[in-house]
Amino acid sequence: MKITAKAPANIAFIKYWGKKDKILRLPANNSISMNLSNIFTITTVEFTKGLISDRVEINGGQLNPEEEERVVKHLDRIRLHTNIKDFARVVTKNNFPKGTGIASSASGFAALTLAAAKSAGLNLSEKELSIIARQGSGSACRSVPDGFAEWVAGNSSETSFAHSIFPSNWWKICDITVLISKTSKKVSSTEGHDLAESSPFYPARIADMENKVSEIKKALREKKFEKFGEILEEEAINMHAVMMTSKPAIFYWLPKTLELILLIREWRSNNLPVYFTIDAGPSVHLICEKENEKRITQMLFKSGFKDFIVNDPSSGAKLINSHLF
Ligand code: 2P0
Repeated sequence: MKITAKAPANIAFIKYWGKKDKILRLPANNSISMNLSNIFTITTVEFTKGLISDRVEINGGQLNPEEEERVVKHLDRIRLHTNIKDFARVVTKNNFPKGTGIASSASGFAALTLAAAKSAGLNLSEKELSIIARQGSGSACRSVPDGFAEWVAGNSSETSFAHSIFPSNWWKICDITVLISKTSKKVSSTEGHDLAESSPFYPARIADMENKVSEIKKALREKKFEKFGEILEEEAINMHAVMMTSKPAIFYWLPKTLELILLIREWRSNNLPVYFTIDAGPSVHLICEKENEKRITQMLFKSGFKDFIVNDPSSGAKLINSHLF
């Protein structure tokens, strides 16, 4: 059956950086995220008799061989749950620059998991879908449930999955994603995770994670924006300090990244409540209350940061009716 799914990217407020099991993709710590309404992947999957191998297409082109292998492995995970021996045709489209690719994107593996599972005739629970998505790319497990999610690290494949802690309409905050560079990053997230433990600061980071997770959940529950912002910003800097002190060191920031960080701090000292977080790349995510969105986008524009996407909290992976082939 031909099935299409749409899944959002997510931004982590408490990050996943470092794994306790590389093969299963079990993270070192729990993480907390919000799904993004305007950054997403749409994927159509059909298992068909007559194909002699899986055929995967992204944004009208081919994947590189490593990315393709990762997608085929993921289709094997789905086939393992069924009697299906057929190969699949997969067409996938991101509404963001291809640099990030399917193989490194949370939205990509979340959409692929849902579409492939349904296409194979499986009726899996949200938890089961999150577990499978996690094995494709860790952060993808958080793009399956709605709104604000917690990925519980667990200690086995069956106990490591994300669930919704608040629905998308819980709190009117937004993520303004400022794109700093369109070129692909030099160190993939998967490679970066493997280096985390080589930072002398990693043990200190991990030791404080449980505390940070419960603090940010409290700020989310009580809708205390300033507290929430302070925790998520400190967390992003903490993760990047680990990245920069890994052996070899990883610098995801570019000069424009730091320029914007300093601007945000200046705006804040002028009574504009806005905080930042950054993933494994140079883009900066500005986190603010909805009521301040316009003011902030105007400031960005005036400062020469004109390439941005405004995101509200969004639902998770969903089936849709318009197919890509
Ligand atoms: C996160 N990142 O929590 C953190 C913050 C990037 C920085 O999850 O190896 O692409 O595929 O499991 O999920 C990126 O890591 O890594 C990531 P794999 P993934 O969002």
